[in-house]
Amino acid sequence: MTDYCWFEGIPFPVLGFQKEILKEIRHKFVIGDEDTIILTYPKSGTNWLIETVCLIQKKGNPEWVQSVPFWERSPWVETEIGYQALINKEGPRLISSHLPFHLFPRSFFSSKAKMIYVLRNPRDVLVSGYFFWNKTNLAKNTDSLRTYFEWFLKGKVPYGSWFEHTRGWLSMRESENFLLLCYEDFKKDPRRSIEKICDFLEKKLDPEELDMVLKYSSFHVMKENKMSNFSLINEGMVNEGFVFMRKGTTGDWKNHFTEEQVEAFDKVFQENMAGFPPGLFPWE
Ligand code: PPS
Repeated sequence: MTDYCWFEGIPFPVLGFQKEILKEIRHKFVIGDEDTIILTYPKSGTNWLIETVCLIQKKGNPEWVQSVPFWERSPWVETEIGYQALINKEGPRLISSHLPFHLFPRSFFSSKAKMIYVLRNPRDVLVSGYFFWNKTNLAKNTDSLRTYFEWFLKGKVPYGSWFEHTRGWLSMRESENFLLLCYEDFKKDPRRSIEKICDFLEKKLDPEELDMVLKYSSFHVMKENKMSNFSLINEGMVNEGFVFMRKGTTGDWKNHFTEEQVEAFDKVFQENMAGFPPGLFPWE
């Protein structure tokens, strides 16, 4: 059974990751003031945000998102391929990452680079991750949601504990160069979230351009875009039945958790997130 690439107590996927790179990026990778970073815990809406930001940068014109795969538009700094692509790329760059706060390139913290962080109900993150990782050769697999649930609560899933990840990055929430978005708000009122991103990135779009961003970043359009729906992913990485654009909804956890799991999850959430204002987590 595939295990993980462990680095500083955090489990990373086995394919495409190297401890030397994880070590190097933290101390040596230079983030430029003009770079924009998309940071998430996996399965929180990363690719949705990448698509949205790319479309905003092109004022709604879909040509770029329809001709270049998302991992080239916004490479993941912590992967072997992404790191190589980024060090050879001229700025301003769009950079994606799922790294926890303490492993992220230190240069960011003294830069003016802008970071957008997407938060999603961890119960839905858990369900999304269960269906995703289990169909890949990137991480330890299990056919049992019960087992995955236990792994998730213990942080024994790719990129470690959701709770630690979220606590780490939320410490940045008052910083000027940090925008906190929530998947649930994005779903409820995508136009409002797109406007927030435009303001943050200081991009002025007219209403027609905004309509185009809205249209081309919608779930149904992204599902058909082979540059964004993972259909170009290396076949060795995924197994039969793999679907990246799975449901794109909120509250799917209610279809999967048992009553016992609902209670166990609430307890761990309370223990770990009690110090934060509840308004930060606008999900049911
Ligand atoms: S990854 O692999 O960590 O980069 O995955 P990530 O992109 O963070 O999250 C995948 C989930 O986001 C959903 N998704 C969307 N939802 C709504 N609208 C749009 N446009 C959209 N694009 C992707 C995707 O379906 C995954 O969620 P689930 O719940 O599994 O459907």
